[in-house]
Amino acid sequence: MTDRKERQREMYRAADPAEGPLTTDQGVAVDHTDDSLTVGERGPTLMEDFHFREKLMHFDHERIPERVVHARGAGAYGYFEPYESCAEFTRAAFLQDPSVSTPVFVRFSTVQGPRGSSDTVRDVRGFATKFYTSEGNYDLVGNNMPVFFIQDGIKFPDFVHALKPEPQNEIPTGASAHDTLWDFVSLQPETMHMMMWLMSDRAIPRSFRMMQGFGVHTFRFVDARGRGTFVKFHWKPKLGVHSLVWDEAQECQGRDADFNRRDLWQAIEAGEYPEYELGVQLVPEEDEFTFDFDLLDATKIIPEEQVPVRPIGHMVLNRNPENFFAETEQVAFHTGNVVPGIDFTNDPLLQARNFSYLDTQLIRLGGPNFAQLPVNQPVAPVRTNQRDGYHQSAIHSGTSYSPNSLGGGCPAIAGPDGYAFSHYAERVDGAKIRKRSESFKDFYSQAALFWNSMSDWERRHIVDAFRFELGKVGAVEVRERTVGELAHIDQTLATAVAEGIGVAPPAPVNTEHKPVASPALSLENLRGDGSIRTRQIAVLVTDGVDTEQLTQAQEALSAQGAVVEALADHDGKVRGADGNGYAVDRALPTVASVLYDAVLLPGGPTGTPELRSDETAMRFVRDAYRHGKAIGALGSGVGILSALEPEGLHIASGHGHVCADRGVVTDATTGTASEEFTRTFTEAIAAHRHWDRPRLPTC
Ligand code: HDD
Repeated sequence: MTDRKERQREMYRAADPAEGPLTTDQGVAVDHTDDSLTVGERGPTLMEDFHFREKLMHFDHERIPERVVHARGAGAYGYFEPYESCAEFTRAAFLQDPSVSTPVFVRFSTVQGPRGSSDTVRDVRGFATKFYTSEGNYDLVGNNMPVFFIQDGIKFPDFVHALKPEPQNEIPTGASAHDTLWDFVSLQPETMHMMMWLMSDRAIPRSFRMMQGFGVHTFRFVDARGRGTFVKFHWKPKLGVHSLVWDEAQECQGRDADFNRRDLWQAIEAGEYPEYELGVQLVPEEDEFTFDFDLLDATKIIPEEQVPVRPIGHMVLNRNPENFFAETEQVAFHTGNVVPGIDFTNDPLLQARNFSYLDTQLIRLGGPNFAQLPVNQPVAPVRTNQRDGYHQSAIHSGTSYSPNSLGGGCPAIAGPDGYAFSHYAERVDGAKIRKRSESFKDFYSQAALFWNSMSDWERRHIVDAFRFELGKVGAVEVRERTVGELAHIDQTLATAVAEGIGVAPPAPVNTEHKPVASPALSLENLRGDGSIRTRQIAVLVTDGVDTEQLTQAQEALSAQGAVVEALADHDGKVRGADGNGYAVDRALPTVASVLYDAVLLPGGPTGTPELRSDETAMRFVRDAYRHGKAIGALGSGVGILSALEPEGLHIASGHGHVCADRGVVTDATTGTASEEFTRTFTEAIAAHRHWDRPRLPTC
């Protein structure tokens, strides 16, 4: 791993602790760090104990303020490569040559919760990428949803104050289901489009590796001649876009608060590198006004059917950070970090961000020298006249002003060779006013477009999410006002939500939305490459299991890149029907169905394995079924499913050996993991979830 960023990081690695004794910060060797220096065995501690004082002083100052939003995150290094030269529309050096690989650092995050909150909350996910290009750092600071809550950044403090836990008691942590957020939303109709995304399954991604990313704003590409092209950025995960179910996401918060963070870490450690394709939607400058929305309005998408997404490159994340604090916590993203060939537009949200990100690092990272931190340092050479300040770690020599003669005029400004950043020469004139453009005032059409584009199950989940969130809101007038807003999007939606939260259905609104849909918005159409790579499959085993059948199934699934784990009621080994021990990967009480994508129930020659009397195992299977996960059962393992039939679980019956119904794949007769069984079970796992099952009662 020797890209330029990696070589640079090498210079900052702390001395190898294995190569010498413990020392003080001053490098003095320490032979005793367990007892402070005292007068006698029971006397007072001495001030002169410099090791004790230094150790505690440092500990007392270990924390820095967490990010005001996006406090909880996980990061990884990797690289980006363009597919071909993009010179036709941008002169950005990192987008010119497919043989040039650019190092990147990506940080994924949730927005509302603090650093220690759970991963699987209903929230937007941040998707911020720092490209260490040969022309300086370029930051694409995006989210996993293509629109934003507000149109003008001056509303950001209001929005965040409403979203964050309530000020009197700091409740709720990592959740949007509370009065102040919905109060704000119900009074600020521009939020409605984004609220539809937030109530959809996009807000509970299965994995950071299985979610899209969006630059959100319309940016500007600029070519070598200075010609501009509007551009929207899209990241598309190779594994497809997949989500959790809300019930599952909530349980997961307790079972594994680090669910998404762990998933990213483990995939990279296992060499299953997350990969995303970068695509762009390009709009020529002269077409700026050809849309029925404003390109500068960050609450709008450009439907992909109107302007297709053109793939221009791909990113692979292949290295975990070595130190969470030094890298993931101290990374400082900034929308203002652009390189020649990429520029801004007058989107008022983006303009505000261009101030806020630089400003926030001063308090968070304690001074103006944060660009010198290893994770933030460009690989391009840095020559500035900026000097001094907290945490200055460079030793500058010579003059620090321009123009100068005493320093030989250095650093000289860039010459006319085209390498310097030059701002896009957009002509602007007008009066100074505080007024939202009329072109920003359609708040509902695209919210309706989103709703129209959803499949039936996605709609069900959206209605359930609104009911859950508003059901937690105490103020009845806020509930009523919100359904009143939903009526501007769709009357059926508004009525269904109203019915669930005990308020009267709102009066019909004459919406006049075009009855159009954008298939690209539905998760149905974003399933990825259909593989089951990295999917976590639980195999429930017990004494008497058919080890030959089990090994066969495990090998077939592992060969496709799935992670197969044998779970039993105890750790260690179970005794197979052949008398041999079979290794257990985890004890059932330490895990739960919500941590897996699918479950396999092998059989045993002596009858149904005794899992039916194990309530933990039965709950495991019941939850997998309720959450729409693929379930496979072989031989007498099918009996475990039969035991759940009285509760409503449905097993297909048929003439062949392998039967499949809505992701439940069984072969009761052959008892081997045949090719047909493996293929059918694999397809069921690759489909991710099976939504049209009968609902089991919740236990
Ligand atoms: Fe922001 C962090 C994404 C609007 C102000 N934002 C932050 C992060 C992401 C985003 C991914 C975390 C970066 C990291 O991992 O360190 N933010 C967005 C997107 C937006 C957006 C996609 C709309 C399109 N943000 C936005 C506005 C403002 C901010 C309108 C202020 C006017 N955002 C911030 C911030 C943060 C931040 C307060 C907190 C920590 C940080 O910047 O470094 O400045």
